[in-house]
Amino acid sequence: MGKQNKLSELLSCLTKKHVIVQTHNYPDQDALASAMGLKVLLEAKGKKVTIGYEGIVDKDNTLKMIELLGIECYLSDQLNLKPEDEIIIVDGQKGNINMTDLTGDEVACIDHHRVRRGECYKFSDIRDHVGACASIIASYFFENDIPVPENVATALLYGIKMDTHNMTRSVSELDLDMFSRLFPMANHEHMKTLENSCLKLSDLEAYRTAIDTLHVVEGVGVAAVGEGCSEALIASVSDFLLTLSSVQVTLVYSYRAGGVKFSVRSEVERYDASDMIADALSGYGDGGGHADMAAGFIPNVPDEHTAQDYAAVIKERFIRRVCTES
Ligand SMILES: [Mn+2]
Repeated sequence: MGKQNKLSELLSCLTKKHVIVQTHNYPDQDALASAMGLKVLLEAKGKKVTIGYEGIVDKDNTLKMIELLGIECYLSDQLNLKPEDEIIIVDGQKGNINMTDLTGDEVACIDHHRVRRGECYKFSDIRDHVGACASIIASYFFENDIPVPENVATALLYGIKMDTHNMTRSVSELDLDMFSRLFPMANHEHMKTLENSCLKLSDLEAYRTAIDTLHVVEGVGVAAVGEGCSEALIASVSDFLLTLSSVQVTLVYSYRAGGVKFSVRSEVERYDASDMIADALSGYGDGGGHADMAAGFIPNVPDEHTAQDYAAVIKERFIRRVCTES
């Protein structure tokens, strides 16, 4: 191979036969595809791998993906973790609001979000210009001539498709290259099934609330989706509102898990979604992500009414920023 081999580097920092791969909480398709791919890679090198996560998977197409492609993954409290267990984090980083600090040693991280300062790992491969973590994992297969099983190829392809929003969001050369190499290996019947099971009937309630509450000012679309919506559903509504031609930036929120959860999308370069939500939440909570998709959270909010008050402040900060910058 000659050039640097990330998989060998990763393997050389693992000291135990068994390793845990942790995705971000409420894992999405990219996170699960990355974890599944990494499991197969490490097992090809003699390791034993368990995939763990926190939160729930409640999006229909993600559940379908787990079932159709046979992704074996467990809630972290089923894993009986010990402090000496070695953990590899995928599709997120230590210290993120959506990455629970599990018992065990986070020795490695493979991700495509902006590098979080102050965290160190024995091995890290963090490339924030790449659209999907699954593309990084896919490249390990090809760099090491490890065959990609059909279900893994399908998962990685689906992860890339979803995280890049069908190759329209943050697509890098690596994403395109991996997409075209995985495409002939994937199961397209499964891809079609996944494509056609995006929403549960009950999800439409969140869409209805968003449509009812949508407020568009200067290209910023702000909407509530009602109480207790999952992260994935909030994100789907945010994607949906961005398809409106009069909306360039979205801010969608829900009162959930004792706090207010925000999802932000931006289709214009001068409005960086990650910076915008981080700035708007300063003094209240924490947020971040990518230039075109980001999320945030205000913790310790006692009730829905207070959540609305907080949301109003964040909305105001958002709109003010766009008005002053345009
Ligand atoms: Mn991702």
